[in-house]
Order: sequence, then C-alpha cells, then structure tokens
Amino acid sequence: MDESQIASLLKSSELFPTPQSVKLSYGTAGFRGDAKLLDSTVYRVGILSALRSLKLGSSTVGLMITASHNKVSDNGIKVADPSGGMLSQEWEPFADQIANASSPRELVSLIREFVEKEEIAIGEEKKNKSAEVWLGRDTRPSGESLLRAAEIGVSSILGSVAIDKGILTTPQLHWMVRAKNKGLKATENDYFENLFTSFRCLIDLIPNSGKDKLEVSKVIVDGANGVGGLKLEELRESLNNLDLEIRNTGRDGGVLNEGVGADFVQKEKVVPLGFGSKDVETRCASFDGDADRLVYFYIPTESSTDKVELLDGDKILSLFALFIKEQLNTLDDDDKEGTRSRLGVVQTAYANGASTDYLKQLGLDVVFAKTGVKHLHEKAAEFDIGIYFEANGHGTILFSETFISLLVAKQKDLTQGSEEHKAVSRLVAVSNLINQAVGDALSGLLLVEVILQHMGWSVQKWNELYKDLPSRQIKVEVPDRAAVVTTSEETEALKPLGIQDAINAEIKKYPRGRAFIRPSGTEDVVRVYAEASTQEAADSLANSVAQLVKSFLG
Ligand code: 16G
Ligand code: ZN
Repeated sequence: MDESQIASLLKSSELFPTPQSVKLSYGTAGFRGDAKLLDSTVYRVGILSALRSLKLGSSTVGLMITASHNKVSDNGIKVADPSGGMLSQEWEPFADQIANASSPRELVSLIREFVEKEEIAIGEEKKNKSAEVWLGRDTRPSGESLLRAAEIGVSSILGSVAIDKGILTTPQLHWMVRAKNKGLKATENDYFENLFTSFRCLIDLIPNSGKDKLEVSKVIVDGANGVGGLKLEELRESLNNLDLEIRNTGRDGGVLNEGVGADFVQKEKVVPLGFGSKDVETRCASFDGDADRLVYFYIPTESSTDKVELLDGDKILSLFALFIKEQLNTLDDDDKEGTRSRLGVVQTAYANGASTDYLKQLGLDVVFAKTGVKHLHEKAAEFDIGIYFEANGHGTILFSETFISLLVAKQKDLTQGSEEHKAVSRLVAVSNLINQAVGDALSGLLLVEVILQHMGWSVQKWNELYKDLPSRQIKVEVPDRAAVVTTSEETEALKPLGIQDAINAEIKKYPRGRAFIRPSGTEDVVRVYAEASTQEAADSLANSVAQLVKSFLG
C-alpha cells in the first residue's frame, strides 16, 4: 500500500469515528443495529467491498443497506459476493476487525496487514482495472446518508468505483450483481423482464385439463410497508394472469415492519394490519422489509380472533418440491441416457417435523443446515436441483450449471408439444424465474401462484399437504449466549455440559416431542424451539427447556 493510499484512508476515516462502547459483529447476515450508530461501520464495509472486488479480479461486488425485518430505526449492511451469494465466510473476521477498529491508525494497519496476507493488488493495477461496487438500499429513511458513507468507503480505495443503484429489494441487488458478473443484462428492468417472461412461459405451459379447474382467484400481498410492495407494483404493470392486490406499500402512512410483514405473521401467527374479516378465506402473502422472505396465510371462516392459518417456508418448499418432482418424473420415464437427476431439499432445525416427514415420504433427499441463508445455500448447491427454505420464508431453488445445460440440450432434442418437452420447458422456466442468487419474495410469489394455477389448487387445498405440528419459540436472555455451543445442525447442545441430557429428559415426556436451543446470531439471546402433538404440550415443553437454559446459564 503506497503513501497516497494510506493518506486517502486516513483522511476519509477521520469523517467516521466509531461509536463508543459498541461491539459490532458481522453476524448471520451482515451488520445490524441502530441506524444512528452505523456510519463508521457502513463506511468500513465500503472499503471491504472494494478490496473484495480487487481480490476477485475487479468483479462487481454488491453492498445492500437494509435491516430486513428489524424496526425502522435500525439499519444494516450486507455484502453480495460476485456470484450473487453472501460474502465468503472467510472474510467475515476481517469485517469484524475493521468495524471495531478504534482509530484511523488502527484501521489502516489492519487493512494493510490484510491486503498483504490476501495479496490484493491494491494501487498497482488501477490503470487498467479497478474495483466496482454496486450499492442498493431499502426504503428506510436512514438509507440515503448511510449510502453516502458506503460510497466514501469504496472511493477511499484509490481507483475504485461505487455505483448507486437506488432503492432495491435485497434479492434484486444480488440478482443484478450475479447477472453483471456473468456478462448478462443486469439492470433492474432486466430483472423485471426476466420475471414476467419466465412467469408467462410457465402460465402457457399449464395443462389444458388443469384449465377447467383453473384458480385465478385474487391474491392479496402485504408489502410490510417496505420496498417489496413498491417493486411488486412496478412488476404488476407487465403481468396478466394474476389478480393481485397490494397493501402496506408504505405509502398510506404505515410503518415499516410494524404489525406487518413476513416476520410478524410467521412468528405471531396473527393477521397483519390492513387485513381482516373482509379477507376471510382469501389467499394472502406477506413479504418482509427487504423482500427476501415470503410466507402465505389465510383467515379461516371460523376465526373469531385475528389468528391466521400460516403457510410458512416449509409449506412453500413442499409445494415447490412437489412440482419439480412431477416434472422430473415425467422426464425420468423418458430417461434413456441414464441422466437421472439429484433433487435434494435443505431445511434447518426450525422446520416443522410434519414438513420433514412429508418431504421424506415423497422420497426426497432431506438434509439439514445451520440457521442462516449462507449455510442452506451452500448445501443446496451440492445437488442438481437443490431446494432450500427456512421456516421463516427465506428460500429458493438452485439449479446446477451442468444440469441447466443438460435441460437446455434435452429441450432442443425432444419433440415440441410432447409431455417430456413441456416438463423440460417448465424446469428451464423455473430456473429463470426463481432467483439463483438468494431467496426472493417476488419471484417466490410468482412461482407459488403459477404452481397453484397449474395444480388447480386453492390455498386451503395447498395447506392440506400436511398438518403442522404445534410449536412454540421462546427467547431467553442470558449473561453470555456464547456459552451455548451446538452441533453443526443445531439440533443438540454440546455446551453447557449436561444440558442436552436434561433437555432429552424433558422431550421424552411428550408424544412427538422435539426441542432444541441455539444462540441467536442476530440478538443477544438464546432461542428455544419446541414442538409436540398439542399446543399445550409444545408450550409446556418450551417453558421447561427455557427454565433449563436459565438454570444452566443464569
Ligand atoms: C438472519 C438470516 C436468516 C436467519 C436469521 C436467524 C440471512 C439473509 N438472514 O435474518 O436466514 O434465519 O438471521 O436469526 O441469512 P437468529 O440467529 O437471531 O435466530
Ligand atoms: Zn429480509
């Protein structure tokens, strides 16, 4: 690192002193916290993303300013790697270090050390190649000034370029970064065009017999008063074959994520604001604040309270798996070359036990990953087609490059109009529709809608695929959540010693009982999950496990 580079970093970092007494951590999905305290963090992640771009041959890196489903006064920042996926976990410790550096000198020395260790060609090749970072933000009022801080961070690595892509959903930015680095058309318009073209294609492939029972009833979407509803409005202009009403767009005075959105509906299992008795039995969906989560729900007729019937990430996963499997079966019947595909599904410990049973009974390969999108994504990428979902509604379907090429070749070979040709064409269209970079509420919604039309199913019929086991989640505040260490799939606690035996003893008392504890990656708490054959039993099991956590850690 030469003198001018050091001077540039020292000068810009003077503008962003670190707040006192906050320990920052990149966590499960980037830095998050009170927006007022984040300027220096965002500035520093700007530097990191420029370095990441340089390290990877000046590929484009994405920087998203959002705190997802958190309250509106919070904000956050996460990095999208050139593949469109999450920042490589190998770089997370560096992110933590620089975010917590207490002075400009310390910051520069950490950067210098890292640049040497990683052999990043900083300053040397800037004549022909420079770093490029694309910035996006959600609708939070604090987003604009944080975005400026990120720009200053990026530009403080000499020769680097920061490009402001404006207000976007998180998955849009990931999609655009991935497309850009693949040399494809990568504007926001290209994103929309890709969605409606592949959606249209799937609609055209709906079997005739299905059309008689075609369900084109209305779907109402809760936009969480965030960016998702606004983007869906834009997309709607180009969509026919979808009767769509959008509420909680944030325009009518509602507050981001307050009593609305996917996180609220999934955790509380109650109707979001703006929905009520007039919507009984209607298919409804909720996005989260940055539109990377999607859940469905409906208000049952008999509901006298505001409780909803929830169709969470597990149900969406099951619907997708069923549809994909149907297409693969059609192909496998015709499989002469032995190109049988590997279809797998990835869940976390939070997946409802009934969903796992259902998927296994479909004959699917079900694997478990640690909570957090990056962990599920990695495992799903090991299959030809890997479907992953967290119960909270974040998920997508990954198609391997090799498998896509195989499908495209098959599509050319097969006779137009044959069942096999249709099945291949559906799979190719799904691979275009569903975001290959990260879970995406917009593309997820379109895929659910077209599959329901394909099957001729109502939301109630879809809900009947299996019945969720009653479950309960509790969070427990403890002096040190790091005292809880779990196995890689988080189903068992290795530490504190003895706690797992005690939990097992509780579980034994309940028919179909299952429970686990894990330290949260986003909050200073230990989370408890329990399920059992009745709600009473699930509540009671969760409470006893929470008591155990308190007595072992309290
Ligand atoms: C973040 C993760 C989500 C995970 C949640 C767990 C991403 C994009 N988001 O929101 O996948 O379920 O954290 O939170 O990775 P917890 O550790 O506090 O339970
Ligand atoms: Zn989100």
